[in-house]
Amino acid sequence: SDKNHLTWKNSLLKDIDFYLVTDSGLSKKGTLSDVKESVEAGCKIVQYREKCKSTGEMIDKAAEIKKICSGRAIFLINDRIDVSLAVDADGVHIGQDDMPVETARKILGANKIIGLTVHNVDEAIKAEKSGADYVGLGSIFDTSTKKDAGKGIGPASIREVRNAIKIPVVAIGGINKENCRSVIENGADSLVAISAVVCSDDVKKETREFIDIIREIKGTG
Ligand code: TZP
Ligand code: MG
Repeated sequence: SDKNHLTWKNSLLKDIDFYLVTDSGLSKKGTLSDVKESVEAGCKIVQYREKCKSTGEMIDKAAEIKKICSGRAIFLINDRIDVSLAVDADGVHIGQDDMPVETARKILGANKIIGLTVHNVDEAIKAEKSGADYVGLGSIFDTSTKKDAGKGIGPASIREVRNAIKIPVVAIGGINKENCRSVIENGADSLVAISAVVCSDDVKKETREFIDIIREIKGTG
């Protein structure tokens, strides 16, 4: 039923520690390998983020990623609601300049997950009111992975956002194994590290190490 599905969706989102976002430009072994290794290491949420492939190529790749995630990790698509629908992914992650969350919700329905990028408390409150299932907050630190990310807002901003809303807060931007402690200590439920993971020689090991640190600080390890 819809009610069961909603409970399932929210309990899944409570359970995420490390969140993998793909980057085929930075990846050493390729996106499929990165997803496979990260999920094997215990990553429970994957976002396919692709900025320069055709729609057809994206759908093919997304179908492959969905197979790897099946039964193990939530699978979301960045920006592309059409691609998410085409492969029946678990939802989307969208930004402030994409279609409104309410519109995406009409298209995807109540049972799909919609994450929204926010940069401050006001946007986070608005995201929650609009029906987003979680917020991605960033960029926390300076990063060169996203060219228009702007300067880092700092880990203290996570605490402000965490205190202002109830839905999960996922921190993103410039996060590595050294600074990730401050991210979780400031109340992030989960974190994304792109370059720190996909640029490494061992995605499985890096993911495992992030998960261990996060759980240690949360007291769930
Ligand atoms: N959104 C805000 S910062 C960012 C995105 C997609 C890039 C994060 O990459 P990295 O390598 O973890 O800094
Ligand atoms: Mg976007």
